[in-house]
Amino acid sequence: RPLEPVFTPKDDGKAAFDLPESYLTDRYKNVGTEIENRFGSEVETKIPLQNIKKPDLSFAKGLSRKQQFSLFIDSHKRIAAKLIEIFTEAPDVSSFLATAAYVRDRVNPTLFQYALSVAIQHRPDTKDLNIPNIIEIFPLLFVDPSVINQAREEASVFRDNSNRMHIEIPENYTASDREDEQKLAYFREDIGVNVHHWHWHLVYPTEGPPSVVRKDRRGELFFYMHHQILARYNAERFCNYLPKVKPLTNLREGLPEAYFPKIISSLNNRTYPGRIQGVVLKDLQRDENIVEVGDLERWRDRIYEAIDQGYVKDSAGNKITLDVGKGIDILGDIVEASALSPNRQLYGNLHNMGHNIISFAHDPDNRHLEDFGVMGDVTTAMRDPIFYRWHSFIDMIFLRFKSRLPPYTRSDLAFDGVEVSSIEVKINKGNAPPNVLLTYKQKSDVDLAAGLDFGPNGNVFAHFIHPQHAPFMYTIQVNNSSGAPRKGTCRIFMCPREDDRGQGFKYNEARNHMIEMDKFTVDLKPGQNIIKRHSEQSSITIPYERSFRRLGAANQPKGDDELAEFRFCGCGWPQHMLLPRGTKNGTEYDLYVMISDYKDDEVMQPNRSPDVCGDAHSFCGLKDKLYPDKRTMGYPFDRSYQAQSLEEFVSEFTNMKISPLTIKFNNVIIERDQ
Ligand code: CUO
Repeated sequence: RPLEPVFTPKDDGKAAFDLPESYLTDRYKNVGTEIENRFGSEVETKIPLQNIKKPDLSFAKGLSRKQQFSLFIDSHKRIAAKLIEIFTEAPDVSSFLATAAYVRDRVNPTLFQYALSVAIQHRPDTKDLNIPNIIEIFPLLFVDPSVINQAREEASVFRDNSNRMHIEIPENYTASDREDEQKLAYFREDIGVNVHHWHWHLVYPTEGPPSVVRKDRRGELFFYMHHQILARYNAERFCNYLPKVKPLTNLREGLPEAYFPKIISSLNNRTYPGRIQGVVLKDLQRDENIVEVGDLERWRDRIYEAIDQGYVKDSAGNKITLDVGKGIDILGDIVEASALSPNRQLYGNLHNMGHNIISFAHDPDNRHLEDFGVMGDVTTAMRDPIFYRWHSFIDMIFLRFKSRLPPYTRSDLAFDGVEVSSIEVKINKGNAPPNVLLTYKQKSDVDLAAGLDFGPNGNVFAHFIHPQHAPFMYTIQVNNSSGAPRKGTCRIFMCPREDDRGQGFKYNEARNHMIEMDKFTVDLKPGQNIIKRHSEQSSITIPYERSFRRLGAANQPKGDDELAEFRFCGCGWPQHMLLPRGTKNGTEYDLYVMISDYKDDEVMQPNRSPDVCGDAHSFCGLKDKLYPDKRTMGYPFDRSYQAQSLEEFVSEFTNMKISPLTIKFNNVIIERDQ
């Protein structure tokens, strides 16, 4: 099904350029009324296409239309980079559109959709356009495929939108409760979580033209965003009485985690391969993918050596110091690895190739002609328990670097004259007790229509169940005794008080369990200040509507406000996953608030235009701008401090405070108000 807006050849059935015989829209043109209507003379919207010089697409031959496309496979990345270049180099919007229309049916569909989305986001003349929501284009990657058959049935029986029933997407369909890891399926398989991850990698591609790859602190954000996902996943595990994720440090040991994804690839109608328990990782010997497990180990060791020496060597043999500020950013690009890695030859392609080796563990030499499992694609990787083990290992590398840096000193953290005198958090109900937050389950809907090939007009809605929390408000009292107005950055984190076995954390462990909740600038007048901040304003999240925006013609943005909401804009942790779930009787957390001195946080933006979709800047940065916080990401917890406990750490500073916080989970399903 074409992306919106529908591309339609001109009235005579031909586009403004030569169509080959296999051109799909032309071929199907006279087959049936519905198809004829869609591609023929009765369509409502016709978009004339200008003549263009046909791009040479021979570079994309290595990836057929039916093959799975992966951002972790080098040859696919090169093809994608070239296509992005073709799209971004089109001189104006109309030639971009004509180029996209020409390319669409000639290359792999997922590749097309990825490259088009990247180009739309990065071209100055299209950056305000809406990017098609991936869940609606490829719903098969996100939901139980049995739902799709039902959706087709519903759509073909009821031509009229209004008679169609909502289809129920089952809550827990990938394993039974015999499998412990299934307790976390609601997190791993959450649609919003996976859409966020896909979007993040769309905003921060590893390859492509410099304007697309060279983003401020991209390597550091690769570390930080994934580090935060792990902290959140671990907090979620404790609520389910499961231990913290064990990093995948031994690549020669069988993997205890099995996973059978059930989802289907829409390109070839095959299920994503599963992984049985105990699989041992093997060298990859596939045409487009040749890498040894030993390569991963060598790259890891070289990176460790660089960290321990304090510098890396670029490809010309020059030393680049891994210093306190920029070191983590360089390491991020090396480990991921992006095109910005200073030495791919020496430090290799550790993280991406790990995804590859794991994702092909079931068929490393292609003897069974099986494609990759879910770990092979950023759209689906977070579904698999092994994702968290692999990324915990990657995170260990970064944390090893951070642990080599000097601990923070008092002056790095203090803000003299500023005292956080009290903090409280409360759900938005008059008589709610302070510092108790509530979670539950919610039933929402998603429109699958756009993802059904030759599907119906109108919508086909499916219900799905996801975690949710009662919205809440922080109230923070700050005393500014400096006698003058001050500006600060309010940083809110929370941390589980105990692990799955009821053991508390020493300060240096607690640091790594901190989950960022919010970060914003505050103006402090002299004397007492009361800061109120709503959970929905969080600097890591985007609202539900942004994660699941419906794209049907009737739902296109109207007016400037709606248009503004549509932009950039799918990158961001889903608001419904802001809190860990907690437990029925309540799980204990420490809520932490710090006000840091803005003069050490401020970033002078060369581009002063208003922020586009900046609400998830902690995880996604700002579009076309510098990352809006000068401190290293994770500050003040990214480096150590001489303290035994979080309490002791906080007690040394007036500009921070902690408070106990309880999260209670009510296991009921509440329908979303439409
Ligand atoms: Cu986001 Cu491994 O980086 O999936």
